[in-house]
This record gives sequence, C-alpha cells and structure tokens, in this order.
Amino acid sequence: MSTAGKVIKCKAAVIWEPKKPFSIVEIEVAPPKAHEVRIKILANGICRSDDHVLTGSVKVNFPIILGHEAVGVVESVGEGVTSVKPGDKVIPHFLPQCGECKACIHPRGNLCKKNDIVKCTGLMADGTTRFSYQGKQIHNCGSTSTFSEYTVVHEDSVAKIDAAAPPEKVCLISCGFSTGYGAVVNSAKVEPGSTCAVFGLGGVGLSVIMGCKVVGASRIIGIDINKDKFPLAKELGATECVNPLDFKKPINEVLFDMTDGEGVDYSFEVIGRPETMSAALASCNMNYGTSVIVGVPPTTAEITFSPSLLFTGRTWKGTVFGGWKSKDSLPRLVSDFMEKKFSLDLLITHTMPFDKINEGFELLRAGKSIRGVLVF
Ligand code: CND
Ligand code: ZN
Ligand code: ZN
Repeated sequence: MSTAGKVIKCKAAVIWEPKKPFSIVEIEVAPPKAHEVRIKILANGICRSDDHVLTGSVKVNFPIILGHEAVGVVESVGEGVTSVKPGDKVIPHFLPQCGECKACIHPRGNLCKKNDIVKCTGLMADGTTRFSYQGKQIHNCGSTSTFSEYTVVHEDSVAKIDAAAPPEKVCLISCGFSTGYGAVVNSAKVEPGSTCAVFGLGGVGLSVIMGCKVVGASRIIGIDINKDKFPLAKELGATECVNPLDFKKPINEVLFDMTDGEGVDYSFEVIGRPETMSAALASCNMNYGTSVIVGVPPTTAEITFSPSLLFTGRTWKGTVFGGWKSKDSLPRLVSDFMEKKFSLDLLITHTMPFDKINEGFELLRAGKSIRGVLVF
C-alpha cells in the first residue's frame, strides 16, 4: 500500500536537550510539501559534527533530529519536484544547491544561500518542520535529519546517485570523505611534492591524508593525541605521525624542526578546536604556507592571534564540505567510488544496527572508531 501523501509513523533518534543521549522513539513524518522530497533512509555514518551539537558546542534549537551523512531512497515527492522520483537512490545533503544564488553561480562558491548550517534554525523554508512527536514539533538539523527512518528535505538538498551504490559505504561521501578529500583538491589545491600536516586523524582527517596522497604530496605528517590512530594514517598515506603530547615544545615548533625551519606548505585543522586551529596556522611556511580550517569550531569560540602571522604572506581559510557544490558533485563522487578510484573500506571500522546509535557515538568519543555506520 502506497504511503505517498500520508503521515508516516517511524523510528527516529531524538535529542531532547544538550548533553543527553539519543532516545529512540516513534515519530510522525508529514508528507513532503511543494518542492520537497520524503526519503527512506538506509544507512548513516557517524560524524563528529553531530557530536558537537549533542555536547552543546554548536548551538541549535531542541528537540532535534541529527544525522547528515546518509543515503536513502525517495519514498514520495511534493508538487513541482523534477530532479528525483520515487525509487531513486539519493543522498540528502546539508548544503543545498539552488543553482541561482551568488554562491551557487560563483565558480568557487558552495555555501548556497538556502543552507541552514550557518543560522541553524532547524526549520524548513516555511518556518515549520515535517517531524512531530505526540503533537510537538521536532527540529531538523542542517536540513537533513537522517537519524530517522524517514526524513523530508527540500529538492535543492538532494542528489540522485547510482542505484547500484552500496548505501553502507557511500554514505561517507555525503560528508566525511568528501569534506577531507575536497579540502585538499578544491580548497587548498595542494601541488605534487608539497609537505602537508594534518591535525586530527579521525574519518575526516584521514580523508585529507587520502587526498594529499592522490595529489602527490611528498611528505604527509599526521598529528594526533591518540597514537592508536597512527597505523591507519600510515596505511592511508601519512609518511610520519607525531603526538604533540610527546614534546615539551608547542607542536608548531616541532613541525618547524621537522622541516628545516621552513614550516609545512599546507596544514589542515581537522579537530574543531581554536588552539589547534592557531597551531596549524603557525605550522605553515610564513610566506607561502596555507592553513585550512576543516574542523567545526564551537559557535561562540574566538581566536586572538598576531597579525604578523598573516602579514608575511600566509593564507588562512576554511572549507565547508570540501568546497564541493553538492548536487553537481555527489553523483560524480559516487561514480568515482563505483569505478574504484578510491576505497572507503579502511575508514569504516564499525557497522551496526540503527538502534545502537548511542554505542556508536561512545566508540567515536572514546577514540575507538573511525567511522561507525548505522544501518536500518
Ligand atoms: P573525529 O573525532 O573522528 O577525529 C578527531 C581527531 O582529532 C581524533 O582522532 C582525536 O584524537 C584528535 N584530536 C582531538 N584533540 C586533539 C588535539 N588537541 N591535538 C591533536 N589531535 C586531537 O572527528 P571527524 O574526523 O569526524 O571530524 C573532524 C572535524 O571535522 C570535526 O570538528 C567535525 O565536526 C569536522 C567536520 C567538518 C566538516 C566541514 O564541512 N568543514 C564536515 N564534517 C566534519
Ligand atoms: Zn559531517
Ligand atoms: Zn544557491
């Protein structure tokens, strides 16, 4: 029996307030309105960004349904939807691509003005959401909210992908892998022969390492306070790994020592802490070095730094979703995966049923997983 046009009752992981675990409850998901798509979610990756919301570091409106690294199948579409149809395999994405705003038109832009990751209202464009629990509205997160068996997103936030793509793998293309890889190829544009430093060796940082290797960086230095991350970092391309806790000097001085006093050509902060963002900047060459902020900073964080760090020529920049335009790039990245241009196997350390979501996040916080994948 078709569910199109009807309210669907299904399982979702709701966060009622910050610092509390996910509670799995039965929610109601309203049908998609005009230009919206209702999606049955198949698999979700566990990314640290959702944990930043959970800990209260990134400010949002509660109650909320998180989840932004997923693959699903279109269940039904609202009036006027033309780019996807029921049955299509899709990636719902936290960066829309309306195709008309300045960011969508600019060759280097990707932060479509229809995004909700800057303001984090947790609402659809009409000021409401399609989720409710016992009559009470639940907020979206990043316009995706994929920690639910069904979600509703705007058509601009959904990309059709190869029907044969394995959801429990290509969900990583929806955030972690593409963000790290794109930070290298789109945002930094690392040249062959470069020396790169990668701060933070989680799923995103390791994807930065994979990108550095593909573009032919000659030295790739992995930095993490958890040395258990080093073997995998080396397997994926790191030429050396260092633990800042092993040194009395600040890590930026250690990196200068390791590079004959030159500093690295490119540094990437893939943790989300102001201190490591400053250290990554100070680690790169004072003249032609570039440092890229990939980690999501706490909403209220501020950094004080000496402008002379930039005066000598350094570049400091950030990247959202690795600079990719979502609707254009997601199908291509999935095709590249299907053509075996890269593998995601080593990044996925745990695959578990959706109901184990709290366990999955515990593994991430304990530094025991790289990417956990939750399957419905
Ligand atoms: P994950 O938690 O798996 O990795 C972070 C790594 O940093 C861990 O291995 C930690 O041990 C390590 N670490 C923590 N503190 C320090 C420190 N002081 N010095 C050195 N290493 C440290 O996280 P992830 O890989 O899922 O995500 C990494 C960041 O990227 C995180 O902030 C996430 O929110 C962000 C991100 C950004 C974007 C984007 O579009 N820019 C997209 N997705 C995720
Ligand atoms: Zn993410
Ligand atoms: Zn746009």
